Amino acid sequence: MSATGGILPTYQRFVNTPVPFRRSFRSKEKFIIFLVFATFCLVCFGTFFYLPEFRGTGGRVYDHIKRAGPDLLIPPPPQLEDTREAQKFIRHEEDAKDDPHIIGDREKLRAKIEEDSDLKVLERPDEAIIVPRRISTGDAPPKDQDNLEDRNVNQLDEVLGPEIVTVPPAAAQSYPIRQGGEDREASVREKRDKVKEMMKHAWDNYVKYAWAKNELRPVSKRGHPGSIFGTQPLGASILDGLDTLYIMGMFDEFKKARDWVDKEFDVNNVVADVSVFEVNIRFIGGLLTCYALTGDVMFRDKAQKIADKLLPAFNTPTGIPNALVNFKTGSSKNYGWASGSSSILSEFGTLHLEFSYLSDITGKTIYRNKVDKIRQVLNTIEKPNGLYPNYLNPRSGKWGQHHMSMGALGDSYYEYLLKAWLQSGREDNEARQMFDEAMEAAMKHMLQESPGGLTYFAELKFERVEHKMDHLACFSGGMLALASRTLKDDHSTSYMDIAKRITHTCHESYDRTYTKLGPESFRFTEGAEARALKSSEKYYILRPETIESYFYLYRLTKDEKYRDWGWEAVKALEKHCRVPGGYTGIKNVYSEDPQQDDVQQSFFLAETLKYLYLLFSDEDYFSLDQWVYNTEAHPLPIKGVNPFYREAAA
Ligand code: DMJ
Repeated sequence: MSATGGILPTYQRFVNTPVPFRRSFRSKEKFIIFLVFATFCLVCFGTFFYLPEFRGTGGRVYDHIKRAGPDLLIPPPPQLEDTREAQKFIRHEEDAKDDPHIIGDREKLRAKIEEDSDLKVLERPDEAIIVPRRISTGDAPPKDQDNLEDRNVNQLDEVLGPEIVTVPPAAAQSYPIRQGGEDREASVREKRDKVKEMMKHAWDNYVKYAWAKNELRPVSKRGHPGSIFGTQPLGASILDGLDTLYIMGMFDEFKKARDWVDKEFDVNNVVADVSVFEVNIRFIGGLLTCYALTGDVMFRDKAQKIADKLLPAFNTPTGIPNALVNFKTGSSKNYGWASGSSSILSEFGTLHLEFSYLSDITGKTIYRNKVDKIRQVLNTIEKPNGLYPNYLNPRSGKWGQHHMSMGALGDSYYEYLLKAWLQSGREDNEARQMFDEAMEAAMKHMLQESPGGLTYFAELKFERVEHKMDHLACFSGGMLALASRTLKDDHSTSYMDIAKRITHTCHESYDRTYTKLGPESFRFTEGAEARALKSSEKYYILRPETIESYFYLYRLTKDEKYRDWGWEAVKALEKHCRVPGGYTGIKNVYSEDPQQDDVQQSFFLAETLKYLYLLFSDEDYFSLDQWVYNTEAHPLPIKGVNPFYREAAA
């Protein structure tokens, strides 16, 4: 039978048939050519705008469009008189187009995951009263809006020393105000004053140039949307910075911020998709601390309203929440790039402190029930080698890729196991047990020592060890020191030993740079130790974790070197990050004249400056015996110990 005879598929029928040359096409052929051409154009257009490779490098048009929404109506930046500043600004504007960290932490993580997994993704005096330092038991403190004078100090069974709480004049008449915390040494007091001045500089500029926006762009002096908070200006720096203002005694500023939250912040106006994790640790965490400190029910009620908006994210088959929730519609989803739309360990595992406390102060069990469910899933699921992978599918209840990290995507889950036990007044033994088991596995499989004698937590990609540690993982020094000093058992000695060694390594990562600020990630190879190798790892975005560990290690060991290291960081921040309009991150910690990223992160106000201030405060100021700091450094009272717990009457 001939090839043109009709049995072969249609396309083959013409293979051997000579087609006579024609000068023009038939209209049907023209239509097909047009369709092919149109499809080709569509694919090129889609590729240019949506493929991640174009975002990181050549996607200038994409970046302009991506930032155009919130920035479109913002006036052009002011004329810069200082030539050096002007040069830096111009350079910044050019580099911003290609800069990965202007797009925010979560998107940076996304970029990191793509790279790591080789996956390409489509998609704060009048009258002083004494508050006990430490009480072993206590009646429930007076309820909302109570005055601390009402408190029965005879409840004490052990008083370690007075902490002065004063009622301020006009600005916030009903608020108890914490004061004191000054060190005996004048030089230390001066350092603390310096940190307070830094906070004032950061805050005043935020107020001046970016009030009610999420964050400040300190170089171009305007608001920064901060994509992790969705597309709307939600005043993230106000919510995150409030308790730092209080703790530093900046009461006028505190009052202004408090009134903004009261009058302007309304969850019903939020229409965007927001990160459940970020909103919880920064917004709810900050508001809960302010409620504990002041007893002002406005803070409690706002926190509750926000939490209610997060609840739909928990409506998954397993109760493991999705990462993003839309406040208006209640729809929720995960990031497409997270191992097959999985939920992220450090995100769904970092809700316990806030949700438990919210249940206790509102008397509503729903919030605790949600995080208890997460706990139950994580306690019962089989863990590879006792380790927790970074991803868990909320639908199947199965782990995603077996990537484990003490840094990005894992970090604060481990922190919250320890702190949930502490927050409960050491009643939540399940949490402590899970913490100890997790640390045992991490110390066995992830803890490494470099040839040069530096201890670090490596990352795991299935069976492969990647000899790299994130700046984020530097919190673990403080965490292990806290674990060591809160329970005397077989682990205590090794925990403290590792805590010191990890904190030393993190300090080395700072000390081995020109700027004396630490890179985003650092590696351990034959040629280099505690140094970033890739340009995408060399930036510093005002992160707190290393300073956080200095704070814990100083409080728990009293070794002066941690204060010295903290002061080094202050000097470096002042030299390389302070600009007339606030504090900026830098793009290369190894450069003599680093470019600026023009973002003053909200966690710089909430964490970095707060930990520095507390590092140079007396150890009883916001004592670790009475307060447990959430992962965004918002101190929450310890149940049964701290009279500021304010548990609702049963
Ligand atoms: C903060 O938002 C929190 O500490 C979080 O747990 C991870 N890191 C950032 C600051 O680096």
